[in-house]
This record gives sequence, C-alpha cells and structure tokens, in this order.
Amino acid sequence: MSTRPAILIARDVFPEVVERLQAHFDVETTAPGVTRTAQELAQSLQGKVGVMTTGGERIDATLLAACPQLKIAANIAVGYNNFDLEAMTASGVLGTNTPDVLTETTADFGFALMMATARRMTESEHFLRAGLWKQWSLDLFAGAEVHGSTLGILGMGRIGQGIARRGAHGFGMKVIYHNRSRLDAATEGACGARYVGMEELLAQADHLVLVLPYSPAVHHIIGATEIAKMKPTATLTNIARGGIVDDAALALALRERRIAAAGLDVFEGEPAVHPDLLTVPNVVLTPHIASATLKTRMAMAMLAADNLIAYLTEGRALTPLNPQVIPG
Ligand code: 8YV
Repeated sequence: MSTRPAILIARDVFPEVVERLQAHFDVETTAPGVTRTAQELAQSLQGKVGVMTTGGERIDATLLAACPQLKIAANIAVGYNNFDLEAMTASGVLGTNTPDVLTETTADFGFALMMATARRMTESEHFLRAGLWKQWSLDLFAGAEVHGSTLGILGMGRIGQGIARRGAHGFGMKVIYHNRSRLDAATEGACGARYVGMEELLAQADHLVLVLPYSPAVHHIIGATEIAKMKPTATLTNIARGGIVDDAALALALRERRIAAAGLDVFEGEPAVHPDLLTVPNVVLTPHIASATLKTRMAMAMLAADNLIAYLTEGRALTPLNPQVIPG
C-alpha cells in the first residue's frame, strides 16, 4: 500500500498538471465533463488530504465535517466564494487561490466583452448568419462609442485596475470607479481613474463593468433600482460572479430598453442561464471564459498544483487565503 499522501483533482485538468502532482501524490483524477454533487465530492475525498477545486466545488462546514483528514483545498480561480473560509479556518484547512497569473488575460476579456456589447457584435452576427443582411444602411447596428466615453468600474482590484488602464490609456476613456476602499493616489494615477460614490458611478457611466468579488453582502447589488439609475444608452458588463446582478431584473430592463445592452460572462446558478436572457437580443453571453486562454489556464492550474505540493510536502503555500492555519 502506498504511503504517499492522496489527493483529488476534482475536475478534468491538463495532463501536465496531473503529471506534476503524480510526482508527489497518489492522485485521483476526474474524467472530462464530470462534476460531483456535494455528497459525491465528500465520498471521493475520503482518505484524501488535498483537493484541487474550481468555483464549482463547495468547501463548507458539512463537507469539512465529512472529511476530517482534509488539509488543503487549492482553487483554480482567483475568486473563492465557493470556499467557506471561516469554516475552513476553524477546521484548520488551508485554502489557496490563483491571483495575478490571470489578471491581464481577464482584463483583456472584460474590455473585449464591454466593446462587443457596446458595438452589438453578437446581435449583428446573428442577423448576418440568419441571411437578413440585404443592404448597407446608415444606422445598421449603430452602437455606442467606446473611445472617449465614460467607463465605470465597480470593484477596483487587480483586474478592475487592468480594465481601467486599458480604457484610460488605450481608448482615451474617462474612467470612474467605486470600491470598498479608495485606491492610493499613485495607483489612481497609474489607472487614470477617479473614485466616485455608487450613485455617481451608476449615473455617469456609459459602460459599467462589474469586477468585484462575490459575497452575500453584494448579492444583487445591481438590480432593478440600480439599473433605473443608469443612462438609457449605457451598457452593463459582468465578468465578476453571478448573483451580483439580479439576472431576471436585468433581462426585463434589456427587453424594455431601459439600458442599451449587457455583456455577461457569469450567471446566477450557472451553468444554467436565466431563460429570459436567452431571448433578449441586446445581450452578449459567454460561458464564464474571462480567464480562458491556454497559457493562463495552464498557469492557474499549475499554481494550484504548486500550492498543493508546497503545503503537503513542505508546510508552506504560495498564495494562501487563510495563512493563519499554516503550522508555525
Ligand atoms: C475561473 C474565475 O476559471 O478566477 C476566477 O475567479 O472566475 C475564473 O477564472 C473559474 O472560477 C473556474 O474556477
């Protein structure tokens, strides 16, 4: 019988990542397309000291009680709202995430989704594919300007700052932001961004991009009331998390043209998508792919693997979320 620590990779990952982990651990892998229920996850984790997770695996008090030998959960994501960090800390389980390696790639996508939304790229492609393009006309899919317009950013962490830099320095946008805390003057200067209150952000943004982490405190922070405060010509882009936007209220607002358009990479209850969002034309929808380039996804998975290796073989971690559980 093997004396090596046993771990679970809870999703299908690149072979290079599996190989790196197999050099240190007995590894249970997961077949492509397989996701586990909470109960199945607890079952697969019996006898395992580590798990590599994605946003889809919840590590909470119930799971921790069922898996007392678990020492570390390494998320392949910068967001970690699938972790109950308080319960993990209470159980002495380390959580790690993958910051920095995805910042610029995710900012690229956030900016691209905002542009695709402003310039109606999905809607116009559907029109073309349906064979409806018969002639040029002056207002055919006329959208909203990006350059020179006002970019509003809610959530000014690393990715928000990346989007701000792109807007301010690449597209001559006026950038305003709202965040839990104001950035220092030097960082604001580097981003070309000005701090405003939430009301001003909603009222002034031509393009509002959401990049804040999810917590119950920000559930539906953008709902019917907030959308009503936006310009009727504005666009809303969400690359943060489902649940931050009230998707039902957004679908209705889009249908009634209370804002011009939305770009959504994340959804409440994903991979399910609110059916009303699928039938409104003025929305660009993508399946949670903001960090998805091969290079970045490889870097994310490798960082998660390196956290498992560093912690389980040397008692240290590269990107710990609750370092207080690391034995001193
Ligand atoms: C992940 C993300 O791919 O990093 C995040 O927080 O949302 C994405 O980059 C996704 O969460 C799967 O883990």
